[in-house]
Amino acid sequence: MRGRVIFDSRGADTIEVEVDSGGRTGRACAPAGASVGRHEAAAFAPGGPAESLSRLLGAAPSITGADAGDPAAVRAALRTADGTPRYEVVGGAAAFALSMAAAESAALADGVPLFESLGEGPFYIPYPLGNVLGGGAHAGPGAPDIQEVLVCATGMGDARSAACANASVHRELGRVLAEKDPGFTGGKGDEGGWAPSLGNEEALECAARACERLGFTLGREVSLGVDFAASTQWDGKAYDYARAGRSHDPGEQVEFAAGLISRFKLAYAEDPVHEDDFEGMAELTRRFPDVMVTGDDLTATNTGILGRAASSGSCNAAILKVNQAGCLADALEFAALARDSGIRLATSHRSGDTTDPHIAHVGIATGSRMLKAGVVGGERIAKVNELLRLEGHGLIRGMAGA
Ligand code: 2PG
Ligand code: MG
Repeated sequence: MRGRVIFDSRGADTIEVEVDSGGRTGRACAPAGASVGRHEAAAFAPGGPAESLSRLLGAAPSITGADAGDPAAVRAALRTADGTPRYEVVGGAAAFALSMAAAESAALADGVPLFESLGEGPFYIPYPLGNVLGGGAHAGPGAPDIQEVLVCATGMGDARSAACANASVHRELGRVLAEKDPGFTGGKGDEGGWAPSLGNEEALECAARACERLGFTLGREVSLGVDFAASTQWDGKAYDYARAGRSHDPGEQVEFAAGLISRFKLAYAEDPVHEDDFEGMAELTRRFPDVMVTGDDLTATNTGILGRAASSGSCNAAILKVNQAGCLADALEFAALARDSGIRLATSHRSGDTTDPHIAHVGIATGSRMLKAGVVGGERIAKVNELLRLEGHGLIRGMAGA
């Protein structure tokens, strides 16, 4: 194994690892979040990416020799160097890059696509879910408090039509925003969604208008979603919607989310309340059984927390981010529990990401309903394009069902 410090889409340092096995080289680099859950794996070692990398490479003698094609064996080898539950010694980025590069090298050596080596099938293409308008921790002051207005074309029958619909909504929304505000600069947030100076409801109204102008009926061909990332607003007592000039107590936050879900026929609502409010999540899950009420910071790709969320009915869907868990093996265990618990998955990018396409394979391998990967921008399109490349593959049966 080898590694280096390179850049992510924000120009911040991240780690890239290469693993050789069976004469082939796998390579992967780690993404990084801006709205990071408290229960996630540590991003890096305390000294940052360079220290993470040197600790990982320092542990090479106990890691090399492990079976690269067995994610659990790779994790066991890494665990000899880092036994902490949150990968605080080497950092989740190192765990991510090592385990993904190892899996890729083994898949290349076996001559099979990565998704096939990670899952048992049957395999389907997840629907691309992408950010068309950003706020919160992903955009500057003036943008909405809610982090992401998302679009997903679950009414389309193939990946290309679904990705095309997402791109057309993004483009049309740009026109709607420019008409509404002649001073709109065309600025974008971290994930390529527009970052206008608008309130939360106005942002959703503009997104809905863009869909309607394209002839889409919300909830039919195309649906909107929201990542509230509500932990970003939560100060321990109340939700501070500073940009909207108001604050919500926990009950008001549930009603705020419920109001947006109903009014905009949202198909997807991520982290509508803060990461420790299992009750608020359970209430929304009960009230909106047909909406993907999704845990991200809530479940943190952590199997133990997902077990708790499943038994309290706190979500019917969960985000899967490999670097939130640490190793690929951790993420695959999370996916297995989600499947056994009837919780749908959305495999996801991070707001700081790279042109690596691997999560497209993870989404297929884990039977994810959606792949949350953004709509525009090189590091986002890299994942969407990988879905399009894989779409015709003989092992893939079509689009992921509800
Ligand atoms: C999220 C993600 C990705 P970040 O909250 O879902 O959209 O953002 O990577 O900043 O945690
Ligand atoms: Mg989120």
